[in-house]
Amino acid sequence: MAMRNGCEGCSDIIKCGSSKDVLAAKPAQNVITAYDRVQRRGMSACLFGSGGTCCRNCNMGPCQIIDGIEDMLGICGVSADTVAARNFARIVAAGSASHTDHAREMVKGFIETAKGHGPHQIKDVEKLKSLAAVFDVATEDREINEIALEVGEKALAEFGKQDDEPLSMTKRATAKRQALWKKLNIFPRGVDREVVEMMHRTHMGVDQDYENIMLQASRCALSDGWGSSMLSTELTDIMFGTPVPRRSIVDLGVLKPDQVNIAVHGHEPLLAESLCIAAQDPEMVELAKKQGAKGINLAGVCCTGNEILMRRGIPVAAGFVQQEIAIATGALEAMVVDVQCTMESLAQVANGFHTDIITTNYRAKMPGGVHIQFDEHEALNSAKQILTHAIKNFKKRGECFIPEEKKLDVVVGFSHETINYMLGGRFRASYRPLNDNIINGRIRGIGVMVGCDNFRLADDTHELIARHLIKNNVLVLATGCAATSLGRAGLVNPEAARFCGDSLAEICETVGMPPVLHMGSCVDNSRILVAATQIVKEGGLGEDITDLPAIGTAPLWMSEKAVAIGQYFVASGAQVVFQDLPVSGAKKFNKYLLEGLMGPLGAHWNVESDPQKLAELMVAKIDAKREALGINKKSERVLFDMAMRRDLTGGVPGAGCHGPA
Ligand code: NFS
Repeated sequence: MAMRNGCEGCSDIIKCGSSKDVLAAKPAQNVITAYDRVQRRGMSACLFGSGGTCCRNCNMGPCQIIDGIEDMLGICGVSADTVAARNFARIVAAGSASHTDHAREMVKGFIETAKGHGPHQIKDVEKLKSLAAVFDVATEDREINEIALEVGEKALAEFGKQDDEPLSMTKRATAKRQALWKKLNIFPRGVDREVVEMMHRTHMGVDQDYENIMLQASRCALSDGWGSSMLSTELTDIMFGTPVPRRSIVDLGVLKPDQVNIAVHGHEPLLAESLCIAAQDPEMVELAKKQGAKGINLAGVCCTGNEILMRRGIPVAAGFVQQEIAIATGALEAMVVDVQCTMESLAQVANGFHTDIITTNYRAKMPGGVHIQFDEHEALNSAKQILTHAIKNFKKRGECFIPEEKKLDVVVGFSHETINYMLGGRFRASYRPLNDNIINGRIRGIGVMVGCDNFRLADDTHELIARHLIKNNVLVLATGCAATSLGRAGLVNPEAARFCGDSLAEICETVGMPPVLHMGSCVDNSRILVAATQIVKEGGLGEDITDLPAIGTAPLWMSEKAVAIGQYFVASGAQVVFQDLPVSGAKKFNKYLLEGLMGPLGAHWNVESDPQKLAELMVAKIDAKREALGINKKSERVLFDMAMRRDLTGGVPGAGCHGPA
């Protein structure tokens, strides 16, 4: 199929077959997408913006700073390093704030659920009790909802803690990491406080020492990772169920020609879960049938998609870069959005179709969108109102094109508990077999692929990196739109074991797991902090996350949230490599992020723009950690005998992927 005229130049960055097919089809001929804007704008980034040296923090400027040129300091004398550090720290603060505001909504929804209001229940009682222990909430002889209410109230208090008491969940970190945070005075305190302090310290005339600014950036990011994001993941799991492995499908082919297609886009799963419940209501299904549809098909976009994919197996239609293209199929009756990562162009694209963009949150409205406020106190009624609006659009559907053959099977649902159970076996959940396989080299290390996709590099970048990793026996953990992209590439699937090196292939085949484990949405990166800490505590791989043969990447990062995640990984001791960072215009600060942070934190940022080199760097960094641990022997191909299979599956070969009994 030929690419339509408007996007001929995009063929370098659109590799994905479903995107190409939709853009080439008739319904999309008048659609303008971000790909077109990339071509038209030429993507010539502003030198000062991309280098991080444009200062807009007061009204003497804006000042464009050129490093090393005395006349090009800011009016106040500010250096390129201070400006780049302040800008970088503000990115971390904005990213943390986004996770925090999301988490607060989840905590409030959790409290409502604990009070017995709304359609949700406490689904994972075991996880509730383990979180209760973290918050010193008594569980004996108490009703589940009573425990949940106290946990919820203590969780809510984490946001506004005003004293220097650390966030409760930081006690899960390794002893060594906690001691380091204490020594550096960066133990995260109240989550809101850390963001506010970051914004204050980067105001004109406050903190002018980039090393000191980065201490607070670390503290702020830690309050996200070990505070907001972790709270959100934990409470969401308790309410909606901790994910277990399940099959589903991804890509634009999940849309259905004969059903009402409703895309659920955004981040906070309270809305998405309510829509899932409402979509099963016979009254709603009947309404859809009255309009001539065979049923209601919900399809996820971005991280809301990942949330309902992980817990319910609802298909994911698109990641970030495909959100406009999902509308350009002409097959969506509505795209329901809440907060974050929804492009303003959605309503512009929808304008040419019968599709409505339904905004649902007072914090996020959009010109051209239809606003139906989601009321968490009346969750089911709100959800039905939204669905009713969408269903009534079905009759208005015009010409559409769904690339029906473009849908890939995925096996998802790898929470930290599942990995623990799956590799530890049915009778002794533990990370021991995983640690042993890392120590004996069958698993060379762990590559964490997270974050967004964007329009700078080709949309097969994640695939290219992941293929290199798994071929080199590196197990990949993935979240966010990176995980969606890898799903589209067919790698989130046990059959992808054939692309792995011999020893990883054998483990995947024995356990029945994909070489890329989908761990959820971006807030679920907190699962990776917990898993990494558990691996350390299991023994044999050092005393802290910094010792592990593991490295994280968000190669196509787009959102400020990705930088906050990167910084909390680094401040937790994990190595991180991004495709670029907006600090290159400040020599000393750039060097500090790429090397200097190693001193205080034992980890630092890396930057590599070429995807192949980035993948090679990840393997090299993993090998360096193996060397330091004294385990960098070449792994031999070992054929698994029955005893080894039993070790991995708790006595049931091939049973690993069926989830806890
Ligand atoms: Ni993460 Fe998820 Fe996607 Fe990036 Fe946006 S949806 S929270 S920020 S673009 S991965």
